[in-house]
Amino acid sequence: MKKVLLSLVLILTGVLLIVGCGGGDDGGDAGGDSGGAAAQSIEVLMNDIYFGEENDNVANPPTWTVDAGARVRVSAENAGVLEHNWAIVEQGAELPDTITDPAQIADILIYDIGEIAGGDSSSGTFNAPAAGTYTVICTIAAHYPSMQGVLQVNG
Ligand SMILES: [Cu+2]
Repeated sequence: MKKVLLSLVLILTGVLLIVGCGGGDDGGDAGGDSGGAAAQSIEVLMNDIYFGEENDNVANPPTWTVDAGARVRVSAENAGVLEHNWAIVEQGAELPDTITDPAQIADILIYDIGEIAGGDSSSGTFNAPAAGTYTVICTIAAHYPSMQGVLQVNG
């Protein structure tokens, strides 16, 4: 009889734990929702010297699309041998014809993932800016304009 009681207690404890965990997860989701838009993720492929699969970024810039205000995770893979960066430029900012020193455009960047060595991968997160179309560049000297893309932020 004692064994039966003990089993019942164990089963009840298990049920309570499962219910408790479920409630905790719901609470976490609700907290995330109240904090703004759901998290989003984008992937970036880097090559020498362009983003994406084709070396025609000037004519056909790769486009990444996110929602305004979303917390965005960006994962970048550098398939080239050169260093590359992925940087979002402020709207209306003037870019030089070519970049000779990353310091010259540091003030007009909203976010950059940081320089990634050839063959390496990296990731980072940023809060998507206001709705609009943003130019994305590689900040390594002389990689822009051949290495560029577009961040499309939907309102
Ligand atoms: Cu580059």
